[in-house]
Amino acid sequence: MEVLEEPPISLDKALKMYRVIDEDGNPVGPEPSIPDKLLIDMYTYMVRARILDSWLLKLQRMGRVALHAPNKGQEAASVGATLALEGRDWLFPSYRELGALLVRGMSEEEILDRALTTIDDPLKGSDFAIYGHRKYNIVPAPVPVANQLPHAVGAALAAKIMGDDIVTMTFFGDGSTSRGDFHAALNFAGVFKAPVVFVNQNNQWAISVPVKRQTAAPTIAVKGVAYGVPGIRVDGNDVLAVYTTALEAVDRARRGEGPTLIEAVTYRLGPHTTADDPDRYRSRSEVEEWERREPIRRFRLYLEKKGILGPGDAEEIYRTWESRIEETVVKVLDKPPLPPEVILEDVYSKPTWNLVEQMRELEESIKLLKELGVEVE
Ligand SMILES: Cc1ncc(C[n+]2csc(CCOP(=O)(O)OP(=O)(O)O)c2C)c(N)n1
Ligand SMILES: [Mg+2]
Repeated sequence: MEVLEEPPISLDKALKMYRVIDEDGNPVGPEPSIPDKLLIDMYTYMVRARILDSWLLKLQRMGRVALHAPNKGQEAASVGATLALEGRDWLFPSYRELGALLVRGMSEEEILDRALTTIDDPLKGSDFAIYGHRKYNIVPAPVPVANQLPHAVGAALAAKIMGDDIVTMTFFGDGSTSRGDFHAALNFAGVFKAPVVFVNQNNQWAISVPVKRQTAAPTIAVKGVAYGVPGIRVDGNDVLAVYTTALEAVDRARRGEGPTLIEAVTYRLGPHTTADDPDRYRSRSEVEEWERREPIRRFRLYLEKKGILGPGDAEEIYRTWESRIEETVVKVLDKPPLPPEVILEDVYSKPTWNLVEQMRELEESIKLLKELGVEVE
């Protein structure tokens, strides 16, 4: 029997978990050298994502947002990974990456315009809880989970063929690794050395299905190894571990050495979406245990111990963004909604005869409803 003496890809990194700081913000090994300003930016992006997330939840409860997929607890994974990208790179997110959208430059106002489908919604009312923006090279996620993975591989390969110095990054959950698209994407990326970084947010649950029922593999990172793609398992609630790993993966992809699969081990502290009740399938004690490990408190403790944040600085950052975001919410709530005719736009460059006919029928129906005194929004 022939056995490979030295596997070309480390199994160790796929099986052990890399972390820089522990749950109380103490370094557990060598610390990466990162400028203070970037460390404070990392912290601020996570705080902004947390505040925006809680507003989206409230706005859904107020009946102003159709559906929201809460991000609480997963801020480090999306902020840390995306900070490793350059502006020219492309992001293929899932539906739980508010932090990534902010890092790419999307403002709270643009995100809220999308969620409330105002007249300024960049995606003109298409599927709920899905964000994207051409201006920031963010491709909106498809509703079927994991479909974005082959898209990210295809875009990366296209960039490689065209000689463009571009990396793509895609996010997806633990449940998404059971779809064929995950396997096809990893295989294709491995064989053709596509410049893509796969970021798996292993938040322990796919709605009510725990990760143990999702796979018998010891980790998700190890699945990359089988496809010839380095798999690296990191503490997804440690923003420094996620950032340094993503930076290495992005550099590697840009050097033409191919893809990396990062498994960010994290936890969804909230419900799957606003249509879910997690108390029906998981215990309070499990949630409490993960609350102790949540990424923002932990990074604040680190920054305070290092003297990068002084006394009161963290509260100041929180208060500043709390009031800015509240002002933005008030502004966006006041905007008019999208006009109904957008549902027929952006399908063909020149509308077909039947779309023109449908548009006329729509206008007539709206006119009639208004004459009857029915409120049309
Ligand atoms: C192909 C497909 N099957 C089922 C669904 C319904 N669905 C939406 S989210 C979800 C769970 C996904 O879990 P995971 O990939 O772990 O992501 P998370 O929601 O935990 O971030 C499911 C089954 C879907 N959107 N697409
Ligand atoms: Mg999940």
